[in-house]
Amino acid sequence: MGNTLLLGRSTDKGASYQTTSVSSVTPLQARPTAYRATVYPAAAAGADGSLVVAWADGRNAGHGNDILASRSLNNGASWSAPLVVNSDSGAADQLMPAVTVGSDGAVTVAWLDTRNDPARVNYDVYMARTTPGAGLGFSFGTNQRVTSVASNPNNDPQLQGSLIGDYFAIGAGAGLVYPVWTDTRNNNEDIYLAPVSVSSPPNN
Ligand SMILES: [Ca+2]
Ligand SMILES: [Ca+2]
Repeated sequence: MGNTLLLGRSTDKGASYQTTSVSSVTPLQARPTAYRATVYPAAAAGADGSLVVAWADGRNAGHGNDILASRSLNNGASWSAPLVVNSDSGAADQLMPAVTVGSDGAVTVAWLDTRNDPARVNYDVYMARTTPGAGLGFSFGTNQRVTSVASNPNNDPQLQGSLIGDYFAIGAGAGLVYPVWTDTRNNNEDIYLAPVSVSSPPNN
């Protein structure tokens, strides 16, 4: 019973959309947390016309949920085989992907990650980037921890940990990327942003 991730692309300012199939998708594996989450795909387009989609996927047994990404360089006519963006070897959950493409074509993905908590509850934000101009053979570099303090999703007095904000976000600027996420270090939900220098490779 497969699920399929579709992307709609418009060339007439939204009057009509052409739909393309990006990948099969496997629903999330069971996790020890209660907040709302699903595969939540995120998409971005580069100035070079490249397209990228990132999503959470439960296909990798023994590894918890992972972040996958696929790219198209022909306006969505075909898509690369999905890559696992997170590089940890354990059973942590990676959820809530956000993706952006810099003006140099480098792709940055950020996500929620429980790798630092053996109980798979507290989360950090991690990110990874491709090199510019890598084409369809793109790969993601070292996973980089963005947060300095982990968040407990149950630090949510109003909603009892049921909602931590379904989506994280990210933007790219000159030499920087800007992950945005829900953070509970202050014992309630706050929106945090961390400018991260990406001077190597340059992203401007
Ligand atoms: Ca995982
Ligand atoms: Ca708050």
